[in-house]
Amino acid sequence: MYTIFSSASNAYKSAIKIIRVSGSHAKELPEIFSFKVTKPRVASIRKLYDLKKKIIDHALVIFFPGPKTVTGEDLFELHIHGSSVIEKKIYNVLCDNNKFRIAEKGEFTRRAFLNGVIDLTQAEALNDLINSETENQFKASISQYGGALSKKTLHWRNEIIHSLAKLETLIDFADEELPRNLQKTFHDNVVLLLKDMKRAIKFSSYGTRLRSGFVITLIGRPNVGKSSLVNYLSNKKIAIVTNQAGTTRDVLEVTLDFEGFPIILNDTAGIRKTSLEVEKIGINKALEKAKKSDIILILSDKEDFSFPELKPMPKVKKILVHTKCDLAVIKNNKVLNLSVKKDIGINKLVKTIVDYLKTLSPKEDVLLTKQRHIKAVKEAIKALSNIIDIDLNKNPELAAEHLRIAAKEIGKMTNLIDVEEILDDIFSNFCIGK
Ligand SMILES: Nc1nc2c(ncn2[C@@H]2O[C@H](COP(=O)(O)OP(=O)(O)OP(=O)(O)O)[C@@H](O)[C@H]2O)c(=O)[nH]1
Ligand SMILES: [Mg+2]
Repeated sequence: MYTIFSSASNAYKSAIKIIRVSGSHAKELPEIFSFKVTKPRVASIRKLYDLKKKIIDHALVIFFPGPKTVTGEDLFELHIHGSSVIEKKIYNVLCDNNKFRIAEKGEFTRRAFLNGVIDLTQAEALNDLINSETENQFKASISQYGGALSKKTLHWRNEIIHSLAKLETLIDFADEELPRNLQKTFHDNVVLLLKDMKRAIKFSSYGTRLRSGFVITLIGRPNVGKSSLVNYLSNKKIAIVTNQAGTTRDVLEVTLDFEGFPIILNDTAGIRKTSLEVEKIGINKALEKAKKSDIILILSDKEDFSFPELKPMPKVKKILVHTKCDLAVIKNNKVLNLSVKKDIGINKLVKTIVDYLKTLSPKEDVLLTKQRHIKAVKEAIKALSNIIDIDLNKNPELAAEHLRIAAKEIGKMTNLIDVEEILDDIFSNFCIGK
C-alpha cells in the first residue's frame, strides 16, 4: 500500500504549512530528506534536503508512530514555511519515490475509518465540522464527531441484538408454550426502541436543515421592496432594485447566518396577474419555492397581506411584514413595520425569525443530519414495526428475521466495510488533505 502525503491546509500562502505523510514508509522521511532521526512524538527542528542535497527548508518535524495516530498508521508531519515553492520541492522528492503518492480526497480520514480509529458517522461529521459556517452547524458536527450518534447507534444495535438473542433461545424451546409475560416484555422492548428511533427521525428534518440551511422565501406584490430587503440583509447588491414593478423575474438565493442558524433567503418575482410569459414562469417559481420553505415572509407596502396562492401551504410559518414604513405605519400587532431606507424593524424581523427557528430546535442533541442515516433508521423502524403483530408462539423465526434486518440497517450507519461505492461517495466530498 502506498504511503500518502498532502498539505493539510489549503491556503495558497500561509506562514506555516503542514504536510502530512501517512503510511508504513513515513518513517523513512529522515533518510529521504537527509535529516537526523527524531524522537517519536517530539517536535524537532530539522533542515530538509532534496535528493541532490540542496536545502529545501528549516522545518518543524514530528513523527507519530502508528497505530495510535489519527490515521491509525505511521504519520509524519512536516511544518514547513508556507511558500508554494517549498511545498513543490517536498512533493517532487516524494513523487520521485515509488512508495509515495499524493493523497486522494478524504483519504486520510478514509484510512482512519478503515483502521478503526473512527467510525463512519464520525468520518462524515469531520467533513461537516470542517465545512461548518455557523455556530449551530458547528455544535451538531462536533457532537457527532465526538461520537454522539455512534453511541446512540451502538445502543440501538445492542438492544436489537439482545432481543434477538432472547428470541433465539425461545426458538430452541419451540415445543413449549411461551410464558405470556415473556412475549409481553419482548414486545415492550421493541415498542420502546421504536419510540426512541421515531423521536430521532422527528428531529431529523431540523438536523438536515442545520446542515443545508433553513429556507426563507419572500413573497409579495411587485415593487414592495423584496429585493431591497435581500440586499440589505446580505449587505450586498445581489438583486436589481428599481422603481419599476416586475424587476425581479428569477429566484435569487443568498445564504445568511442569523445568530447561528444557516439561512437560505430567496428573493422572488412579485406576484400579480400578468400576460407576460417570462413573468408567469417567475411567479410560479416563487410559489414553488414558498411551498418548500420553512418560513414565508409576506411583504406588502399596503395593509393587504392576502394571497390566495399561499392557501395550499397552511403548514409553512408566515410572517407579515409591512415595508416602506418610513412612508406610512400600520397599527396592527400581527404586522411587523419595516423600512430598509430608514433602517427600521430589521433587527426585530431577524429576532422574530430566530425566535421561531428556536421553537423548532429540539432540547436534546440533534442526532440525524444526513439522508444516509435517516434512511437507515427508517428502514430499521419499518422492520421493527413488522414485529409488533407477530405472535411469538406461532412465528418466532419471522420476528427474528425482522430483528436481523433492523440490526443490519443500524449497523450500516457506523460500518460499511464492504460497500466500496458508498465509501467513495462519502469521501469524495472531502477536500484533499483531510
Ligand atoms: N421609501 C422606501 N422605499 C423603498 C424601501 N424599500 C424599497 N423601496 C423602493 O421601492 C422600489 C422597489 O424596490 P424593490 O426592492 O425593487 O422591490 P421588489 O419587491 O423587489 O420589486 P419586484 O422585483 O419588481 O417585484 C425601489 O424604488 C426601492 O428604492 C423603503 O424601505 N422605503
Ligand atoms: Mg425584486
